[in-house]
Amino acid sequence: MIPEALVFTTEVRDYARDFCLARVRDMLRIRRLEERCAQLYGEQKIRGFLHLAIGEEAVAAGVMPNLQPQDNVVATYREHGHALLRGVAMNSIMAEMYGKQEGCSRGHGGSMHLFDRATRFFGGNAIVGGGLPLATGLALADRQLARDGCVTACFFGEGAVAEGAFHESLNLAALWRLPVLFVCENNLYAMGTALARSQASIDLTAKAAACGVAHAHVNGMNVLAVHDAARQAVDKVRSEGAPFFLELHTYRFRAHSMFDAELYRDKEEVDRWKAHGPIHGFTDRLKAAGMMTEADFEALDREAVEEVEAAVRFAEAGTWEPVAQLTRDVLAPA
Ligand SMILES: Cc1ncc(C[n+]2csc(CCOP(=O)(O)OP(=O)(O)O)c2C)c(N)n1
Ligand SMILES: [Mg+2]
Repeated sequence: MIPEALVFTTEVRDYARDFCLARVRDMLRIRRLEERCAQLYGEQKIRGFLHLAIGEEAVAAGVMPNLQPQDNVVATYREHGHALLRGVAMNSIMAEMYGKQEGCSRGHGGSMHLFDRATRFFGGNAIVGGGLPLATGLALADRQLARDGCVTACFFGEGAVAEGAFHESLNLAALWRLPVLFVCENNLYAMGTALARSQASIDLTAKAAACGVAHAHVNGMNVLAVHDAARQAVDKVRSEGAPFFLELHTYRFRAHSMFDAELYRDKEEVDRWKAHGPIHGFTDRLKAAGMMTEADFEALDREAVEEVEAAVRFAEAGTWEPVAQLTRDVLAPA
């Protein structure tokens, strides 16, 4: 049975000031980290692929505080913020971006393959839809190992709904009642393809409903709406041991990756969304409610910039893996 849509609280006065400032801090840490990564990419300090989630910070900032240390997280190649807010140190993320062995994946993964066992952050996945079966498998493993009450949060873009793995994963999670929170970050585009150009039906929650998975959709630019929806969804998954599909409507302000001429959307559309950006939209409301001053904002921003600069220094001072270790993680038989 599919429940009624969740009812969300987005009134800032319903939340404690400290909680709200912590969410601003979370979003600023992601924003400043990624802006600096873009710059470092231009300087060729960071190479390979780089996908930024600038504009989408409310997703990780809203969902992540609802998870417990024993829970699992699976994400996509647009996952720097997810790793960071899950608790992966900014130093080890930046070192990984540089390809240094002090990075969370020992420099073998780079931007798309952040991984950290200690925080149960199971990647970073370059394959569209690749994280969904992995998440379903992690939840099955928890069931088999009697790790009761654990939730697996699986983040993916709306482009993944075109993959068979999406339907297979939702179906199995529903059939076997596996505790997975499927978080669909619907930013309207899969590279340059708008959803309506690839899907006959753009009602994504209907696709979850087709598998009998409980679902809701919410404004993914509003960190409180995301937090409240995710809190209810996580509680439900944890207590009922069954999957939930949460669709977050969001938007990326930057190009798909560092190679994208953005010919598929108008500048006006991007500007319209920027006017509803997750950071300033929220801080304006906090200021209007007397819960935050410009000085508070500047202090949080300064802290974020300092943390990023310290991470850059850490990565710069890092070391390349010795050639002798090149095949260390190569599993193919000799
Ligand atoms: C199986 C597979 N097909 C195609 C690609 C190439 N590709 C990389 S990102 C992307 C778009 C995915 O869009 P979406 O899932 O909406 O995530 P977003 O990039 O918008 O965060 C595609 C098609 C891929 N990485 N994997
Ligand atoms: Mg997308």
